[in-house]
Amino acid sequence: MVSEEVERAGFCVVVGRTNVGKSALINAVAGERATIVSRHPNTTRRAVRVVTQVGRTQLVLVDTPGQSLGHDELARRCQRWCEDEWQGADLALLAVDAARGCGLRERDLARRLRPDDVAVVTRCDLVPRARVVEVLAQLAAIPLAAYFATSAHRGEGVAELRSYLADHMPPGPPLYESDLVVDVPRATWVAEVVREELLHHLRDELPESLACTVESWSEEGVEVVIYVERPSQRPIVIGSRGRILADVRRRAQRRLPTVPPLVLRVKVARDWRRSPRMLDDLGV
Ligand SMILES: Nc1nc2c(ncn2[C@@H]2O[C@H](COP(=O)(O)OP(=O)(O)OP(=O)(O)O)[C@@H](O)[C@H]2O)c(=O)[nH]1
Ligand SMILES: [Mg+2]
Repeated sequence: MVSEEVERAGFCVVVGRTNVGKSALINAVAGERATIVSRHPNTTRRAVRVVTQVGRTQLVLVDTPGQSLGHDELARRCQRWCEDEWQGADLALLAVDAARGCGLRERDLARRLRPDDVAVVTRCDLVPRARVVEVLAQLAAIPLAAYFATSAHRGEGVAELRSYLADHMPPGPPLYESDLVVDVPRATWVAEVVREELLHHLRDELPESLACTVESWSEEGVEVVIYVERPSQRPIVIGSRGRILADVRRRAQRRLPTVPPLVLRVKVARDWRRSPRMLDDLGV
């Protein structure tokens, strides 16, 4: 659709506890794999604006890092991404996991919601119907404009949410060029795809110790550095005979067909999560 036909445009910021399915929900609403998803907590570490066209509305879904208990510099910066995006948004969407329900963290966030904001129960396919009803009842105590129950995996409730959000964006011209999907620098997106592929292979604590960044970009190759925090973590990421790294490279390249050949390297950067300089370099 050409931009002149856009009659409404706005930002919907998605907030919530970590690991409740915020990024998966955004991808489902946008119909694109535009922001990274993993089973590990604290996957999203920056704001990711996903631009999607719904009829005559340009809807910009803003993914944010989840609320978690960390207190290091990384956690502080993640929190700031969320604050900044929330302030600039036209509407906020509180995502609440169907299994976990509305806990302290949700109630904390809910205090800042406005009456025209919305709440969404996520991952409903993982619980019995009665549980979804229970969580919706918990949420009804917060005065909001609408409540939804969704499953990003099965697509349930996604179309309804998508049209609701589009209908409630303010009138106005488009905010982005019509063909833009994700408003993050291209190199950041490449590093994110590599991190997402890597996260599929890893367990436990290691995911939180990982960071990826593009160190150089030319027609001959794109060098992506994977940082770990301790030397003992290096071999885990590389895998026996380099198998993990090779698989990650292959899968990431398949998703990035127009990007020159990827070259992955693993380096140790002790305590990068606490280092403002490293975090600046990583763009967090
Ligand atoms: N079964 C099921 N799993 C889901 C659904 N939505 C998300 N998930 C899974 O839940 C996990 C967390 O999803 P994310 O979208 O990364 O969660 P998030 O809230 O963005 O997490 P952070 O970015 O870490 O704060 C992943 O393993 C997803 O595949 C769903 O509708 N159904
Ligand atoms: Mg996320």
